[in-house]
Amino acid sequence: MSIFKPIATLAAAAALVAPLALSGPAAAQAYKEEYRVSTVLPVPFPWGVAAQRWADLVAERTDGRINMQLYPGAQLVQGEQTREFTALRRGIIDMAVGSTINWSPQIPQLNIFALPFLMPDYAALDALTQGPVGERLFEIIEENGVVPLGWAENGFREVTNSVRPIRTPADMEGLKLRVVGSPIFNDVMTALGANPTQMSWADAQPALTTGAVDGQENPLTIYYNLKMHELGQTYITQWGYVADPLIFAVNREVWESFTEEDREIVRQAAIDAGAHGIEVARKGLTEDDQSLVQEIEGFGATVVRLTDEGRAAFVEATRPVYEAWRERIGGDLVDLAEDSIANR
Ligand code: X2X
Repeated sequence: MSIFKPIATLAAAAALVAPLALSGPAAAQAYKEEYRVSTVLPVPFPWGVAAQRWADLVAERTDGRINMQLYPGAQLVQGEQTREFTALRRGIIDMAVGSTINWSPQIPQLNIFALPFLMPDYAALDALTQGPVGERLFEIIEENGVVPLGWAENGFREVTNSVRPIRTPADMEGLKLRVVGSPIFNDVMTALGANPTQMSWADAQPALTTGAVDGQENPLTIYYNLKMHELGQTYITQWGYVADPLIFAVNREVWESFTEEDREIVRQAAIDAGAHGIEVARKGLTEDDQSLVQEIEGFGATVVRLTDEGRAAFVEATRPVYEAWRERIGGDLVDLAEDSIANR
């Protein structure tokens, strides 16, 4: 892909908006007519909701100076979601609300959220994103040429399949499971005896529809919105093995083209949209409110809730993967994460 394309686009956009740039007090530089925001999922998934809220808040608070449009389905990288971070860095994408999983091929430290059974609950997830681990990860992203602004959430990823209820690691034996684009997911599923196959989200949906795979793992908001029970995914296990936060981020040149005032607006809007997105992502999936799970059970799906003992068997079976990845992520960062969670 040519690196000249974004420059040409920027020049064309600058020419178009040049007359406007002379008007407003904050319009110190020529802005693009449109800023393209990459996501994997659209509205009404919590992911799309968070991104749309960001765009809406920015439009409102800048009186339309900054016009952000969502491009879901990772369409700006032809559905190849693991290339999103690179495209954002190069300016092929202006902005993104991206998953830590999809950016982990470029930023291996983001695999911390995929360490099996590191985070037992939402408070643990918050202890990472809102604490020193989150700060360190933002520094690393910044060192890699992208400006991170805030956090949203895809959610805790639960395993589903069409064959049988999963209660013990032995129940995973031989299940053909679609996994996401970080090799840690292959390692975890292999350690549990399953047969993982890595594919993009664009490929996962037809694979589930045709039965080319037996199962998958994703937050239950995705299960619910896609009516996965109609795809035969009638067995769900709430094992909460990993959670998948999302990061609001902007290409560095785009960021630097904004006035100080607009940067502050874009940052604050990301934080506000993130808070809303997290609320939506957790609705009906908390300890006090399991209404989304109950609704899914109402569709005829079988939901297995692991006991502490039941969970321990999965923790034990995946421990070697955890230890191997501790080194790949960085021992200091994993120590910091473990401390943050212990003190939450
Ligand atoms: O591909 C997935 O499973 C999804 C939609 O959850 C991500 O992009 C990480």
